[in-house]
Amino acid sequence: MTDDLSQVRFPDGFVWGTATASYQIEGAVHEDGRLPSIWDTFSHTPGRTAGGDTGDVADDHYHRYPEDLSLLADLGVSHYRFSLAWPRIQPEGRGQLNGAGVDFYQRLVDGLLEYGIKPWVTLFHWDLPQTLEDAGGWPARDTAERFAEYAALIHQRLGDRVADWTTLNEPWCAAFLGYASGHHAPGRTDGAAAVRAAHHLLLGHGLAARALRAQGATSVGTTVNLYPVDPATPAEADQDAARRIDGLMNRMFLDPLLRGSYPADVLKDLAEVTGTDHVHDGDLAVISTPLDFLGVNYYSRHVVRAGTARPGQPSHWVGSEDVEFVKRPGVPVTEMGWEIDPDGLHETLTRVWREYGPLPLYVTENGAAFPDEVTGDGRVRDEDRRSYLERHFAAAHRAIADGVDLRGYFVWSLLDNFEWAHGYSKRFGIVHVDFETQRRTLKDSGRWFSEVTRANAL
Ligand code: PNW
Repeated sequence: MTDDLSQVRFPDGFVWGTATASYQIEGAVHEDGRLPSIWDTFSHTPGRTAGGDTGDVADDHYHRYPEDLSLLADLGVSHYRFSLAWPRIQPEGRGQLNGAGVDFYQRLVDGLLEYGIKPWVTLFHWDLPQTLEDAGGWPARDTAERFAEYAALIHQRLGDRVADWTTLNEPWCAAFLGYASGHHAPGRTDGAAAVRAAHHLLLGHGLAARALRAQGATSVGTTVNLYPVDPATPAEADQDAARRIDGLMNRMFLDPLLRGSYPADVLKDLAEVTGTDHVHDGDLAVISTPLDFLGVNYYSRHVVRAGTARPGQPSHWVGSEDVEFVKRPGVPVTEMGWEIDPDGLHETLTRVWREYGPLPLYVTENGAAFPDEVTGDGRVRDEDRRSYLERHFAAAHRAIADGVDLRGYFVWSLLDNFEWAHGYSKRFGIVHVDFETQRRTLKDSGRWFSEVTRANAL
């Protein structure tokens, strides 16, 4: 579908922002009382990340945040989405807060406010304190309780200056990449543990949301990563494969959060892998505590068909290991190999609105990795990224025109950064980072984005 870009103006007050996550940018992993997270342990384990890359230095944002704040100001964003490092704030995941760690976020928040940029906090973007993993990690119910306690304590310190609170980033990734396929920290390969982790992440979200509300917070939500899932052919087996992947990826999180129940078909599919004794009476009421907004991270679409399981190969598609993921011929992909599909964003937003709304939505992440052309004249030419963003902004605008209450859009990411298992090999930033010198250069996409934020239009 083509969009007439001359028509594309966003509603007054539309939130424009960029997003980052603590472990991907901060570095300074041993400073001021921070203790290891599962990502420190994982990235320092040989063979886990591309090139053995770690977040030890990353973008050195912990020291260079003043420069990053001025970049945000140049971009003209109204909001900045970042995550708090739990192992900085409460290094062992329980007990007293670490004053020096809290101070860093006080300085960051105050710096944002001085520029007139509103902080949009994520409490958990995957850097679980290693001590909590050693005690069982997310498959253990206690982690949900610990998370709510951490949320309450840090909200006491920042709640006077931070209005918008997101509990989790992408519980699907934390549960299934972390505990089933082991592609992410902590690198475990136990499908049943992953299903319990998913439940305890959701429970932790609900408990934290209630704790924040009890302290007067009025903008509390969570962020999920959603994909449209299509069958490769109309064959019944392929349609069933699409139903199962949609169940595991999308409905397993949306239904408990917004309807207060797990989808019956997903429970049935998973029954052989895992029991349900980890789900206690009352959990779903906690998980479905009403949200002030839902954050949607969107990157691509999945097209699937029924295939054959490859036993012995760890998979994050617990109970549906036979499903094969199809690349559509001729559809361009990003450097991640993810198909570029702006219509999928429109489809995702309208689906959530139709099936789970009404509720305010934000795109809390969208962006793309592409190889950058660095040139000598101080410019970084990334027309592919600019055009990716433009097409996705237009798709979001179409969702608004169709009645979806979409309130804002955060570009992933402010900076090139530590792209998890891919290390520094994949660049998502609208600001280029030279990882030798830590020099930042606004890319062409960033220049263009700053025009969008100022015009509130394409
Ligand atoms: C998200 N998948 O991660 C995260 O929120 C970001 O921290 C990350 O840098 C960004 O997207 C780009 O990857 C994902 O395999 C990682 O489906 C993996 C998947 C999805 C999202």
